[in-house]
Amino acid sequence: MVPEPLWQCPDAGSRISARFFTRRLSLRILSLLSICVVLYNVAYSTELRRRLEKVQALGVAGQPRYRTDTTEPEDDPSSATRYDTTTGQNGTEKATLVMLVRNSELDGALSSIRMVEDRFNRRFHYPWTFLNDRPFTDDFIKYTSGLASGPVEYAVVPEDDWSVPDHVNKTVMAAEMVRMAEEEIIYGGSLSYRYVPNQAFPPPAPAAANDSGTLRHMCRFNSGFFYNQEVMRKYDWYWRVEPGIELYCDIDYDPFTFMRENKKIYGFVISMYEFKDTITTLWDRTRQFVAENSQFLHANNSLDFLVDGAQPSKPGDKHLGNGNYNLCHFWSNFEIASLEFYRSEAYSRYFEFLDSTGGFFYERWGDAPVHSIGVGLFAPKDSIHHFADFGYSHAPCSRCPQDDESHASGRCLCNRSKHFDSDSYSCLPRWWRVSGINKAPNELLKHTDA
Ligand SMILES: Nc1nc2c(ncn2[C@@H]2O[C@H](COP(=O)(O)OP(=O)(O)OP(=O)(O)O)[C@@H](O)[C@H]2O)c(=O)[nH]1
Ligand SMILES: *[C@@H]1O[C@H](CO)[C@@H](O)[C@H](O)[C@H]1NC(C)=O
Ligand SMILES: *[C@@H]1O[C@H](CO)[C@@H](O)[C@H](O)[C@H]1NC(C)=O
Ligand SMILES: *[C@@H]1O[C@H](CO)[C@@H](O)[C@H](O)[C@H]1NC(C)=O
Ligand SMILES: *[C@@H]1O[C@H](CO)[C@@H](O)[C@H](O)[C@H]1NC(C)=O
Ligand SMILES: *[C@@H]1O[C@H](CO)[C@@H](O)[C@H](O)[C@H]1NC(C)=O
Ligand SMILES: [Mg+2]
Repeated sequence: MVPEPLWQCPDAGSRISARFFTRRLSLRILSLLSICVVLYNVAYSTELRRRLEKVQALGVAGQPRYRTDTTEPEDDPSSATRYDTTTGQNGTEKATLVMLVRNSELDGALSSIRMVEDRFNRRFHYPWTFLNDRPFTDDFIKYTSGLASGPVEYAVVPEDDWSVPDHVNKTVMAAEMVRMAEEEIIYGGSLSYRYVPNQAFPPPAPAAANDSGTLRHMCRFNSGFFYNQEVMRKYDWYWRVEPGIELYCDIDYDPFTFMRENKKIYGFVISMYEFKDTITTLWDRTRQFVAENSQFLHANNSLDFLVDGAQPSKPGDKHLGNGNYNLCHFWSNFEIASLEFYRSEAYSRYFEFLDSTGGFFYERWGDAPVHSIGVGLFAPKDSIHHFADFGYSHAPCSRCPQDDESHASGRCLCNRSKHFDSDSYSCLPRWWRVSGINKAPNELLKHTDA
């Protein structure tokens, strides 16, 4: 009979044979145990003293602490002052974290919320706004509200904001979708795209999937409707969060306050090229809009980011020139931006014009190029901000602050060599050039720099 190995968990009910408990072994175990007990006591009393000191320090500072999320002490005592406990205010700016999400994406939503809370919101308690074209399920509400450290709101998008407008010819739209799907154009048949960074352009053909065009609704909604939803009206700022993203760095300041104080309108982390075949006529339409509404073109716009070789625009330049759109845009699955900008006459008239052409449906205009062109033309260049201190990932791209301090301080945890900024598919080097940032990329890490 093969003897049982000593370190095998006995089945429930079975007994370890008494022959293993020789006197020698028992003594050894006893002495090991007592060493453990002594070590534990030492560690425990040290930790207890550390915590008591922290509590006393806070008592002296007179900061009452209201915590709703975890029992773990906050790591930065000064952050307690940012949550106005006297009024119970949630966040100091009129701002919300906003997520458009399907019920089926609950898992991805939860992991995004957890990450944004841990890295940022547990100290600021900004409200979360969840938007959906269908009613949220009880489970979705139960689990997401359980994670949020601020107030939560759930809203269903009105049908008009999520449907094909009457002026779009459905026959033409369907024919175009079939054509684009046959030509394997990214998202052409509303397919999902996947490309791999550092691979040759154009990226590989999309996976064969068909969501019957809901993606076009999403792109149109994110281009022209999210900022006017009833639940969004009370806010001036938003931070867009998508399911399944990752945040790699602690954000220990309020980016909304940063935006307001520095007169920023639009903040991004990743910039890349759009798929040309999905926006064939977008630039022509934009040129047409600007020709008819030249008063909206900002004197200090970012045309030179959007068009290669564009003359740096001068006050009085009221046209877009002849150059073509170079496809550069800010990746819109992360945005911290001003809602007032979208509600401005310039942007909302621009969106209405684009929508009237049917291009969201005949082609597959994405909200990223539409936002980027809008902010690039109608807002001043220095109101666009690159959050170089954010570590961020949305499949399949991620970026990681490159400076040593961000990592040595423990603020960031990410692989510095998995870094999209310097990818050949990234538009960030162009942004640095046109916005007059001449520093080496690895110096651009403090949010005050860029
Ligand atoms: N409620 C709802 N949300 C949607 C729908 N389609 C997309 N979204 C959301 O819109 C955002 C972008 O959609 P995605 O499908 O992730 O599109 P993408 O990020 O451009 O592409 P991939 O993630 O690469 O597929 C995500 O937050 C989705 O949850 C939809 O039909 N209904
Ligand atoms: C802040 O949010 C909490 C819920 O998380 C809510 O009970 C409270 O009324 C909110 N305070 C204000 C001032 O909105
Ligand atoms: C839609 O387009 C098709 C093909 O061009 C055309 O035959 C049809 O008359 C159009 N329908 C409407 C309502 O304009
Ligand atoms: C997508 O699927 C729907 C229903 O399954 C079908 O009616 C439609 O024609 C398909 N679209 C494309 C572009 O394949
Ligand atoms: C235009 O934008 C650039 C780049 O952000 C900035 O340095 C410059 O001061 C701005 N010029 C004016 C006239 O606002
Ligand atoms: C970081 O990413 C690079 C490139 O993908 C990889 O070669 C390396 O092993 C990664 N390092 C760690 C610690 O995961
Ligand atoms: Mg996504």
